[in-house]
Amino acid sequence: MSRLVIVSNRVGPVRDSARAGGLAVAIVEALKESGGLWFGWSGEVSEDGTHGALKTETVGRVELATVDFSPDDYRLHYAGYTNRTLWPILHYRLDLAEFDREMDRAYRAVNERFAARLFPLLKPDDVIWVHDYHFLPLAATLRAMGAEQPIGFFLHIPFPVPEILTALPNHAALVRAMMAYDLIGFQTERDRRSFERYLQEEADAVVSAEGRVRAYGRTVTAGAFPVGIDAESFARFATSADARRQVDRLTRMIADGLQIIGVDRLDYSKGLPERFRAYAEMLEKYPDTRSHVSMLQIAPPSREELDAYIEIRQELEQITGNVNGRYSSFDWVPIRYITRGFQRRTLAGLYRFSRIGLVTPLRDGMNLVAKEYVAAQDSEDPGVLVLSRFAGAAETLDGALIVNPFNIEAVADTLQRAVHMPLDERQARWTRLWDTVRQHDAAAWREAFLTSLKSCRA
Ligand code: ADQ
Repeated sequence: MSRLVIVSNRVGPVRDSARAGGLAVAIVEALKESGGLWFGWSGEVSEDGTHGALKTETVGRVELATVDFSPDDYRLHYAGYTNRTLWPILHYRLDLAEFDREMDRAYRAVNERFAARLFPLLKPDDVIWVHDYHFLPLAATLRAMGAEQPIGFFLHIPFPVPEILTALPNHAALVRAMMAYDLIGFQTERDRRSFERYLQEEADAVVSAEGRVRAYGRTVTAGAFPVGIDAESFARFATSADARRQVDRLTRMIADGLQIIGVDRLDYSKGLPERFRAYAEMLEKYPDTRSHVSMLQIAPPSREELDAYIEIRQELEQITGNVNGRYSSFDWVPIRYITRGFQRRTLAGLYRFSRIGLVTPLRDGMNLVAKEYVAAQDSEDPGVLVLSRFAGAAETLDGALIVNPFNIEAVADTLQRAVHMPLDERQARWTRLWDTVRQHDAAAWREAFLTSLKSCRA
């Protein structure tokens, strides 16, 4: 059996599954199965950066190998090109994207240095799976060094339509470099089509029926592989002692009220101000929801060094203050906004208690929170998932109430509909959702991707 090599920006955690997200778990499981190597950034910044000592650790059959960033790598590549250029562009936010040659050069240089550190660790029959936008040109560099192994790439975030992507000054070089992969996986058919259309319009690509695309003298297979969660274990988390404690506490606190829950990294792509406004609109338009339907928003800060993230945090604090000032009563607070992380079992309990899961990103590759919310529900009395049409999850999650997050009034109306949805409709919708989440779980996702990667060379 060939060894699996995973490359991703952040590596681990391998041991602490109580904290690990669905994706880290999926990756660890894949590595444990075939034995393997996980390579990426150590999370540390040091003067020697990528030139410093390789940090290695072995956990069971999984080897971890990481390198540091130098202060410039961190500033120009990580906090620069990946977070200030690629993240906004790939989330359709041309208004927030920064273009800077120095950042672009740093991104390519870090990819070259990562490839140079990885290459000597590779064995001839390895299968290499590279994750996410930090490493779009990695395979091209590995190939230039002589790597002949199958190399697959999975993009966790959206691939924008060519009208957006072509605003990126070096778009042609970037997409050309992606052609060095054998397989490119996207979250949705929509993303795959955008990639294909880009190549047709910009590089006269020839597309075959089996998803193979020929351009720039190379052929890649492009496919949609919607990422899943470890559904059965998440469902078990929701009935764990820890989760039950949360449910009991909330039941005592909220008694005859209903709770809407939102859980997101604090990021402008997640549509949080729009979500808070939609909730406030519901309170305004439907007075019966006041003192009855509260909202719990959990949003731990991320990328705090970027202005756009500081601004969104301030905006949320302001809206929360306004809404709570206007609608609170002496024994009821409309919005509870928490900015810290939780253990996954606790989170599962919070989802289970909540009658509505409100997942309204303006753009999202998939959105695992939507799937976790479904997995955590009680089949006897399930809640309602209200889901943005711009989350990748909307392409497959039949049973959710689909909304346009920009249309504040329509989201408010949908919330009101969810609040009053009868039990039989909630159960019918949830059953469809749970079937999908369980069937298309993390294991199915990685098997589909790896089978397809291996067959690219068959
Ligand atoms: P993210 O943008 O991070 O991921 P998402 O898919 O929602 O978005 O995953 C977030 C994860 O973090 C979930 O597992 C959630 O439970 C967890 N989380 C969030 N807040 C938490 C808190 N306070 N405490 C504990 N856990 C918390 C990127 C893309 C997505 C894509 C995923 C996977 O942006 O579109 O779905 O990768 O491919």
